[in-house]
Amino acid sequence: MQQWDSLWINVHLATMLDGYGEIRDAAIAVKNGKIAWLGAHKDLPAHEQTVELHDGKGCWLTPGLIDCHTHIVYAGNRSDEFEARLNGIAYEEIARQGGGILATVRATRAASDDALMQASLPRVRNLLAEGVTTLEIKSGYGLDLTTEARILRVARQIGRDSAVRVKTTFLGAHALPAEYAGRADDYIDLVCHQMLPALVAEKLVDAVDVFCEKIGFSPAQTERVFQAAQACGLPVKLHAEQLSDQGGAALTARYHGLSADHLEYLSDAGITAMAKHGTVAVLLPGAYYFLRETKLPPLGDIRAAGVPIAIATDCNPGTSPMTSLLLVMNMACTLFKMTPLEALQGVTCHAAQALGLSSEIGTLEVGKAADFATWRIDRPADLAYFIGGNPCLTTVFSGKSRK
Ligand code: DI6
Ligand code: FE
Repeated sequence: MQQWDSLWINVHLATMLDGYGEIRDAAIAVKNGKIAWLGAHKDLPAHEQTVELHDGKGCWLTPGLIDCHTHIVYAGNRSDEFEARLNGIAYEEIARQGGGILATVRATRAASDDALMQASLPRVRNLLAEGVTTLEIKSGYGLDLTTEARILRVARQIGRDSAVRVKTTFLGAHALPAEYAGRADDYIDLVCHQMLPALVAEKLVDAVDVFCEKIGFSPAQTERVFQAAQACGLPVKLHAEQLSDQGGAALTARYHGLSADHLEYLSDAGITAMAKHGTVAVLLPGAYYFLRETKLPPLGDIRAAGVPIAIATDCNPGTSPMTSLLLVMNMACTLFKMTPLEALQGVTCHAAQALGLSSEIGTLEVGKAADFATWRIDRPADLAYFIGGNPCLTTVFSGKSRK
């Protein structure tokens, strides 16, 4: 007979295996931070003992939510640009005038490590309050080695200090810094041959990303960064087809990339390549909504090709200043016409796949991390249905209940 660390009874499970994978009137046990048993309460093994017993009183229990695309570590605020755009200046034009990403780069370079942490923690806490147990955090507001390293160190520290799993992504190729104006290829040299090796040596990088766009980097420059990532044994992902079709998704798939993200302008060739190589489509309805974009990602074609779809906040000060993954689920349904099941898959099993973590998290299965959240809802679709209000009751990260 083994002794469990904790046992949750009187819960309804959404295992996210084969759809919602509902198990009603269920129980789930935890041992050493992993799921040790789950199933119908009536099948609970007799004589098992547990240190902690939790009565869910009929609540729902899902895998912990996963926000697989954030730029959450940055300083400053861009509400001034929000106001400018509402007065008719386009996002791309603001970027060309040295605003946009470079405005946040200036603020982030000027901020101390502590100021960066203090600016980021409230955003992280908002996500954690809604049952998030895994967070991807990109760099990309430093654009020099010192600041890119500081951002990634703060991201690692957030993972150590807060009850959340953090995966970091190096996005040095996010924008061209002012000191490299007109010299994009030289900057890509710096990214590939100076920044990336130094950050890898400090074990700060779990994946590599690029902003492949007319106002970002070309497919050729993107491929050079991908080759540098491959040389370091790191997986890649890409900000792809957000404002135009650059062929970025197909390029990412050719490098067996974990995900291609945004995808409003994704082509059939990109979809075919992603389906062939198992690259996840990460849709970001917050940026679509905030930029008042009108071109929808080709959801029907992505779905028909069997490409897994994840969704995320894209939390960033310029195009998606949001810290609610539940609101993203509602937007994914309301704006992109995803189903509530697809939205929940998008922040659980498919989001785990977009981070290369499918063996550890994203579904409720014996042996996976005991990362889960309990909810005051009537059915799983409620999570995408409600706008505002937070039905999250408790969050468990690696078996420990978050206070
Ligand atoms: N695409 C985006 O929407 C964000 N980055 C990117 O590559 C915008 C980042 C910003 O405007 O600060
Ligand atoms: Fe982004």
